[in-house]
Formats: sequence, C-alpha cells, structure tokens
Amino acid sequence: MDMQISVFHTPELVPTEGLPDCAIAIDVLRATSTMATALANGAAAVHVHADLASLNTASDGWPAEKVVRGGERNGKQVEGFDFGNSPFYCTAENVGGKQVFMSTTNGTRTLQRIQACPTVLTAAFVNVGFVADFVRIQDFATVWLVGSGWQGSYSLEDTACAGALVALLGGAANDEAVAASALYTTWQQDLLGLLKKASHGQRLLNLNCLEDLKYCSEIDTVRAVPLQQEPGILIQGLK
Ligand code: 3SL
Repeated sequence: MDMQISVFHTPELVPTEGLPDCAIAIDVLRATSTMATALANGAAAVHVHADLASLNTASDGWPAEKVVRGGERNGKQVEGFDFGNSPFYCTAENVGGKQVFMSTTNGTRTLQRIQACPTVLTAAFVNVGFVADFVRIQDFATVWLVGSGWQGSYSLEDTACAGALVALLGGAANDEAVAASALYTTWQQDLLGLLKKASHGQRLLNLNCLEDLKYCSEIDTVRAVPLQQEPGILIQGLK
C-alpha cells in the first residue's frame, strides 16, 4: 500500500487527535536548514527550546565548553547568544562534538507540536533527498509534513519543501499535499527565486541575509537526517 502523506501548512493546523508513524518539521528559513547543518558538521545533539529561559536553564546543566547557544527572534540574533539562526555559524569548528541549544521564532514551536509522534524528523531543501531516503527505507504507513510558517500563517518555502518530499515519495493523502507538490514542481528550477519572493525571505533580505537564502535554496548539500531522540533533542539519524 502507498504511504499516506499529509501536509499541514502550519503547526496550528495539525490535528489534535491521532498520530502518524512519522512527523517531519520543516522550517526552510532557517531553523531546519541550520539544524541539519549542525548535525552534519558533527554536533553531538541539537536541543530545541521554545523559550529562552528554558534554554538557558537546560544549557546551564552542561559544562560551558560543551555548549553552543543559538537564539533568534524576528530574524535577529538574541543578545548574549553565540549565534542567531544562520547555518553559516554551524561549522565543524564551532559545533563539532558540542551540544547545540536553539530557540527560534517558529521552527521550535513546530517540533513541540509533533513531539509525541513515534518518529520525528526535520527537513529542509538542503537535506530533502536524505530525509526522503530515510522515510522510504523505514516504510512508514502514515507521515505528516508540517510547515512552520510565520507566526501562525502559511509560508511559501515550507510548503514547497513539503511538496518536494511528496514529489519524491508519492502518496499525497490530503489536498494540501497535492497543492504542495504542484507548488514545488512550479518552482523547482528556481528555488532561490521562490525564497526571495517569500515574505520571510524578504524579511531576511532586509537583514542582509542573501547568502543564507542561497544556502537554504540548495538541494541535498547537507548529509543529515535530524531525528528526535527524545522530545526536544535531535541527533544525526544517518550512520
Ligand atoms: O522562525 C524560525 O524558527 C526561524 O527559522 C526564523 S529565522 O529564519 O531565523 O529568522
């Protein structure tokens, strides 16, 4: 039987009853692009916190030299944090062997919303093919793809990335999945153009983040499948 893949444009639209075998959080700009980069570059784990106070309390429980802290609000780095949410910070030199603690405006909320699912992954364009291969091998019967959007509204880039997964895996099970796949097909030759058109892309361009947009528009440049080990903690799912 075909895998049944449902797309939800934002975490708020995720059903409150019934869990799929696997749920995948998507925040192309930039949380899930950055998480994949950190794990591909040897981070021991990525710890995801919705609020900065709980991030600080949890990270204080680790030796300081083992911890890197990323904090972003409205696209900007939170004062006192090692980085905002740019994937360019997450080099092997900065994150190798480290516990990376992150709190971002929308991406971390999505992960919280799906954390009870038996398997939780994250995806972005930079690792979409690796995630699709992982899902195909596990042969899940039901999969949810959840866009992070921006403060409760739909975002073009997350739904397009969900569409890339539907295009790779087949099995669209709701209208949103069919629409997402069509959106991806329309833009697949110009993903940077799509990111520049997206409202959050424009917000980041105003913050001089063009290089981040270029990085986040590339397909399969980052060999990682972020996999929830326990609620709020992601590890590299690839050997
Ligand atoms: O909203 C989020 O979670 C972030 O990814 C937003 S930003 O790209 O870092 O501005």
